[in-house]
Amino acid sequence: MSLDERIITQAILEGYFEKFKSSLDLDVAIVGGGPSGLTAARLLAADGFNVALFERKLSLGGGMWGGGMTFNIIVVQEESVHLLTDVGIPVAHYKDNYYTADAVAATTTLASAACLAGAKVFNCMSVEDVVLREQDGVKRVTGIVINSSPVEMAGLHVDPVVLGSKYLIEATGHAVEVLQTLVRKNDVRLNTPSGKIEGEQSMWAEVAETNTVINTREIFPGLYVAGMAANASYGSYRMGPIFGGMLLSGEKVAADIAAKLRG
Ligand code: 48F
Repeated sequence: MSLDERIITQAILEGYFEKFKSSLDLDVAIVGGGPSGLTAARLLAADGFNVALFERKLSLGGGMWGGGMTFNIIVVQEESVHLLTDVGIPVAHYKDNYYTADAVAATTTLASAACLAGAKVFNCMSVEDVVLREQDGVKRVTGIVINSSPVEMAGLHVDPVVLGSKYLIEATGHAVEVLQTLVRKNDVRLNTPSGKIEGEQSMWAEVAETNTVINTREIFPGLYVAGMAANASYGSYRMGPIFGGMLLSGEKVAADIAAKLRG
């Protein structure tokens, strides 16, 4: 079999830039490829929306690979089991409301399901800022500012590029990076009690899990928070290695945004 290295390069360039170009005007941009972001990406893409997910690291999955303290089993509660079994992840009943799944099977399958549903995934890509526009006197997020992660990691002075999105989901986990940048750079008020990021509190799994879903909402026009970023934004607790709230948060943000997009 003859192989031409230039054709291999051409195939990569054409495939990648086709994917990139079709992401210039997104319905939904998702920052962060943890369990909440991946679940939202799958459901929105399956609904037919133009969705892209941006993940800083090479691998998707965020904090789910390692279960608890690298013991790679995850625990979920009954209400969220369907978000694993719907995509074929084997789940075992432990006792009462507690179910377990293999963390690696869960992570890889959630990632695969999002891609196969049609979500465009850009790994090794960091979201470093948002685009703000004033519409009828109200400031709104209308896009994202992205850069290659190796550029960011090397601290190179290279300007980013911009993509448009009707809605942005911040699913960056504990650090709430996108919102941190938004409030640092702009005189804006968030939809939180203080108008700022409330910050995360210590461990209280039961309350945190419930609040993860309650706190999943539009925190600023055009910008939703999901997963641990929702709790960090609204001042709730951390929950440690139980993942049902993350999955349910992804499901809720997808349903809320789908309803808005459908008008
Ligand atoms: O932290 P992460 O898994 O988010 P999550 O969906 O789930 C949280 C749980 O894993 C766990 C927990 C449950 O007890 O609390 O922590 O809320 O994944 C967040 C992903 O976002 C990426 C980061 O690399 C990680 O994979 N990320 C963070 N900031 C950026 C980013 C950024 N600016 N641009 C792109 N990706």
